[in-house]
Amino acid sequence: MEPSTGGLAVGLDAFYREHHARWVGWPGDISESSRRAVTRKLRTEFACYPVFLPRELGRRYYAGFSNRTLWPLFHSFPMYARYDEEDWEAYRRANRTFADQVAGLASRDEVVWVHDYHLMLVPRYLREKQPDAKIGFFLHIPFPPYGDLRQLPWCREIVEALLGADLIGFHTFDDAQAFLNSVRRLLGLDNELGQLVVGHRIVQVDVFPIGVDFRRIATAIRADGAVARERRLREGIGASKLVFSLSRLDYTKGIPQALRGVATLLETKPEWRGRFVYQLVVVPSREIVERYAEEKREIDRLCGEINSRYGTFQWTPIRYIYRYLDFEELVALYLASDVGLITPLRDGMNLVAKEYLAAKDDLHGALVLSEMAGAARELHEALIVNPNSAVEVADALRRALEMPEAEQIRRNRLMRSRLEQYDIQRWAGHFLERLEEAHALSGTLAVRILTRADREALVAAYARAGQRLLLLDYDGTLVPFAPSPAEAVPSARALEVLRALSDVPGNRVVLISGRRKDDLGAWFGDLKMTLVAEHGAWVRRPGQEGWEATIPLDVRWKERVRPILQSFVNRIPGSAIEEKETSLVWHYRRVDLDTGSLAARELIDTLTNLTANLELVVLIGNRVVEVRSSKVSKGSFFQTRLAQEPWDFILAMGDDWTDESLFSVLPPGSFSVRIGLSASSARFNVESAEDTLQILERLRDAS
Ligand code: GDG
Repeated sequence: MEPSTGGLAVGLDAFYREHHARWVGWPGDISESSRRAVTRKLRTEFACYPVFLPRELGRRYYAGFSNRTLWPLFHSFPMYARYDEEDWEAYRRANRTFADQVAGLASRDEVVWVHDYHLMLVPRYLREKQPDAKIGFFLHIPFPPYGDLRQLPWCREIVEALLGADLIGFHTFDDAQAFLNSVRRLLGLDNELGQLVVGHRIVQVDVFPIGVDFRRIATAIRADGAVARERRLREGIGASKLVFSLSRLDYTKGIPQALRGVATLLETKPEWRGRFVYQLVVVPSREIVERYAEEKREIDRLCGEINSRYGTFQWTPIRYIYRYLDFEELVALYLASDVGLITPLRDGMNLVAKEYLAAKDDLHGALVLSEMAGAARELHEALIVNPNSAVEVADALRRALEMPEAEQIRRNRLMRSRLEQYDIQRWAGHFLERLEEAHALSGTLAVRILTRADREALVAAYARAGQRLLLLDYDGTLVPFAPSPAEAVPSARALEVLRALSDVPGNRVVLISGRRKDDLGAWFGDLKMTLVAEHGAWVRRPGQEGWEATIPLDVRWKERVRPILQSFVNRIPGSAIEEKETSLVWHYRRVDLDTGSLAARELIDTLTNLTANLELVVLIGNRVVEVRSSKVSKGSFFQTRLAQEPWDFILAMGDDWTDESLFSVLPPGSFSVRIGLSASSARFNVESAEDTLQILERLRDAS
């Protein structure tokens, strides 16, 4: 038995030991006759639970779909991706086998943490078997932009299946954003701060940049064996500086790019010839996939070319090892090296870069790092390069070789302290904490129909109270939806009950809506109600003449957003822009549903990308897309303007997710009612605006 190589295995080693976790995994191709013995040994010695797959299925699943389809596609090499129905079938079957086995192993309250692109269907299959399971998923590689992902004929099924998890983790914001964009484009689901409502559950998407086992490295660099090996390594190269690269054999790792950088430096800065040695370590990996064999030939060729061109009798520029190093050798290499040259074309994180820094407790050494590695998002003090430019790589390599000691120390101190704080233990702990939270949150989201008894309790609480607050949304809550916003005028019945309720001493009736001031003013201006327009941006108290802005008005962003909406109006006949003071709205109620919702997804995608740094939110409502300042919400209106008063009774009613921000901040004991049967954080659901009026009429009668 041999341990697996690669970031996932290394990264999770500490977690698995410290949390007494059980690993479920594929041990490779094992003959029928050895399976019993292998199972026994793995279970008793390693707490590992093997999933055996028939040989052909395993090959199509692993070398096939996982590594010939998903790996290249997710690493922005779509031209290397193969789309094969049988591989896909094998992937599904293998994922099903995994889910079955895990379901048999894990008890209800245990956490199941699914790792990486090989198992993206497991969250869904497992959820089907155990609806209440706590499931986390972490992707160790990048998530592709939607434009790449859509090339995969089965991308929708994969994205849907991932949503079986409670928490989905990525290394970087870009990856999380790419995933959320795809969810929006493929499934029409929008998110709020990474939270998605999927049926009756909440799925949280978040960022967890993986760290390294800092303590293990700190111990390893003091071990006699590693120190002795470091000394021998240094003796072997004399006064030269040592530059290293280390990675699995993979076309994403940019090994030829590192070699071309080295060659360019030797060519353009001859003074560096003979003054450094480049130690290249390539670890065999996935050799059964043809691309990898090709990559190997390219690396061999480049090494030969550079050594033969620049080598002398005294000096060979590149030392090249093609095998796995034992841990002691690896640590010695980190310790001995003056420069780490890490140039992936695409990499989820890259642990080698982090391990190299972690090993440098004397703060010496310089790191050249590709901007395409997730690690570049955190290791700002490294020399960041674009690996596709040999000139840039060569220049950074030269700067690294010449970097003054004081500068090395300054840069490394900052990077190392971050690595020490967010080490692998913190990373895993953080993920598990968030998973518990996300799972618990789903429990708060439910559809709970208001029963007759609930309604009586609500009326009784109202009757007992002195200071009462009623917070009512308008469209969909007090009136049903009409074909155009202008047609949705309040009925005489609604006006009558609102008038009666707002006349009762001790009652404060607040109409809180996304509508414009003018609409609310025209309809309800003579009632003793507080009117709140544009989701909380404007307020008018009873008896007051004018409206008061609740936040300073800055709508310069409209100049940038309006032309985008206009281009959609031009393209999609029947759609229209509505301009409110603090927001812009694109309506598509008159457009056929398919065209409209497809265009809406595209619009939201465009807007979300453009508005990321403008403090705007893009809301998808009932056949509308609305853009407004992120500082305004019904919930924050309540918190800043109403929460401080001593209410004995609070009732909030609303029909869409802008009302959820209100429901979730109400004090315990409040009554909240969501109109419609969507899962909600409100205490109760009722079916329609008719129910709202009935409840309000009961309150009126009880006043
Ligand atoms: C995936 C993602 C992400 C390598 N050679 C030897 C050896 N290693 C160890 C390194 C390091 C690990 O393997 C490699 O991790 P990386 O992160 O660099 O790359 P991947 O294998 O592609 O990992 C990656 C990672 O998952 C974690 O989420 O960062 O982006 O692609 O720990 O030290 N270890 C020993 N001898 C070797 O020869 N002992």
